[in-house]
Amino acid sequence: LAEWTPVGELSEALKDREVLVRGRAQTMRAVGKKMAFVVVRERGFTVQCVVTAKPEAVSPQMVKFVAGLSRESIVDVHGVVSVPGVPIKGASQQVEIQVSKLYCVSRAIPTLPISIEDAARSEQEIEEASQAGEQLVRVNQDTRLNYRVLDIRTPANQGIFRIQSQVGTIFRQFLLSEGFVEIHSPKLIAGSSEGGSAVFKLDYKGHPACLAQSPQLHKQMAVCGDFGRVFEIGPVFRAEDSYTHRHLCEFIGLDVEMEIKKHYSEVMGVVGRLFVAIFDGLNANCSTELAAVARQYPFEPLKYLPETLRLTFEEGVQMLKAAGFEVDPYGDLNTEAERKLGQLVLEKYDTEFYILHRYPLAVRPFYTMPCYDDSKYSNSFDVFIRGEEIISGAQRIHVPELLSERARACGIDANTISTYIDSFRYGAPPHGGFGVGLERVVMLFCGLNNIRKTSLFPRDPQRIAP
Ligand code: ATP
Ligand code: AMO
Repeated sequence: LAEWTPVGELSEALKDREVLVRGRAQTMRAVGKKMAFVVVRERGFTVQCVVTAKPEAVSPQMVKFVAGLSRESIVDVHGVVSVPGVPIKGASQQVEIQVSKLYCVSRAIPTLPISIEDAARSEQEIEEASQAGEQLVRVNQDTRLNYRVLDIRTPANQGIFRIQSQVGTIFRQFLLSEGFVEIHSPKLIAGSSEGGSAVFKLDYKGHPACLAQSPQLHKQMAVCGDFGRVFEIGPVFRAEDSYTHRHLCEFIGLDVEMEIKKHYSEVMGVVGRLFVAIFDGLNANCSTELAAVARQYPFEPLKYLPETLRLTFEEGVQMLKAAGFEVDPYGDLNTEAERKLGQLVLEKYDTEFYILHRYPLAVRPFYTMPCYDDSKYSNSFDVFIRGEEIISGAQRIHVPELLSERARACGIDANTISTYIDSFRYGAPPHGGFGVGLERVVMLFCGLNNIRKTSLFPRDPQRIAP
């Protein structure tokens, strides 16, 4: 019996070999009554299958049945690999299958809400067709998300979520290799972990509670519990109330926390090496996926340095001022300033990935350690890709009295975090860490314009289904 062969592995090397393929019937075309072509797709790869009526082998009814299959039905195809003399248009593999048997395993409804071909088109293809007088369907974002199960079948989306899986894998492997322990912190917690009001509140058996905005408090408590270096990959909930291209109400947080021996630059060192490992790994292992994304959503490869650039917030402010951009030296950078600084850094240092540290204390969460030499600043940092924030991190306050004072100053009810503050009363090592949004990493590495493209089933202020 023939072996199952993935469509992506069909090549000239298999010429004349009998193969067995399972995939989706993407398009069907009959040529007279004796021949039909069906393009079969599996995980973003496509192959043209040829069904020719032959006495004793393939009946004319079989040809008719194949030509009449509904799009996206799942089929098992048995046949022999052949190499046509001309390039094959409309399929990724440059070989064909001469079909001997074809079974329909699961039939899709005849009229689908969106077609995969429409959903897979680039803006450029739509433009070119329109200039040639042809009208192609443009599938808008909401329609895509309404029928996400169909939308994620496109080659670009197959690429995006395989890239996302690689980011998580490299993140985990890198940290394990550096002595970090993977932890799982609770998502049902008593109060806000970041301060601020963007929490989903709920009733926990009669007690007020909320969904965790981050694993912040518990990852720090794990360090106080002597795990030394920890990380977590898990869902994070933010009750964002406005609709932007880069905020979700639920995202995957990649979180790290570690003891610090001398200086918070130890944490920035981990950030730099970790992300260079992630970018190198994606470039090395995901070339097919990156190409599939770029085919639909063209982008330039990310520019980054082997040694991650670090600038202080003050240096950033100076660069912005020198470029005629007014910024508050003790305030946060708004989205426009962040983008502008990204441009300036690219021009000066030739990198689109850098760390900005020593932020003003006033714009950082209550648990952030003030700078020892100037308490208007803090031992904290943000990290940017292509001018947008992907990481926040800092050294944390490990002195309970100072922590209580800072919580109060930030308007946080100490009662809701008393067990957290108490953890520092039993002896607490100096420590720091950072948090990354997985969807933002993929969005910005691939130069995509909307975070919904990198969330499998995105949750935003207007969407909780599918
Ligand atoms: P973080 O949670 O680390 O702060 P963030 O990317 O959400 O990450 P913020 O510090 O909240 O960044 O905001 C940075 C800038 O992004 C703000 O100054 C503002 O310009 C813009 N911004 C943030 N949240 C929103 C929002 N919900 N709607 C519109 N703009 C926003
Ligand atoms: P912060 O609130 O900056 O920091 O979040 C860390 C990172 O998470 C991502 N992010 C988001 N992604 C999608 N949708 C959102 N609404 C959203 N909000 C944030 C960003 C951001 O950089 N506890 C700290 C981290 C730490 O200091 O360890 C924290 O949560 O990529």
